[in-house]
Amino acid sequence: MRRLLPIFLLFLPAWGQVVAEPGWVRLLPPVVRDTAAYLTLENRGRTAVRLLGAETEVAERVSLHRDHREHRGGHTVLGMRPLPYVEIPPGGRVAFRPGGYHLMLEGLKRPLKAGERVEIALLFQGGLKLKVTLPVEMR
Ligand SMILES: [Cu+2]
Repeated sequence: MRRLLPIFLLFLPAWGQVVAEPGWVRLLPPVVRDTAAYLTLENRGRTAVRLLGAETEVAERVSLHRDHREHRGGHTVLGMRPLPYVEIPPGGRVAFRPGGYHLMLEGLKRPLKAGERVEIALLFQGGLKLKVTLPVEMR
């Protein structure tokens, strides 16, 4: 058993490599079934990590999105694009904030309330799972 342990440890995800800073979930009118969550992720490790997705009990699914604006015929068109992953470089940080990356909570199972705290499990490549709890706020 003792001999097996070091080998087993090699396959364990690097817990603590990714640190989440406080974020928030946008409060929207109850009729809106999708909303966005924001936070900042810091990679304290020496290797890049990829956020692949997330899950939460309050929504059918969570997608990674990035806001983008396009100039078309004199108009600015705002939209968002799904991303297969978001990479956080070693020693780097990625901010999820309005106008940039966000976690799209799609298909809310019930209306969220101001001040409520939503638990979201962030899923990284390699099986690392990081649970964060974000307050619902109107901003
Ligand atoms: Cu979105």
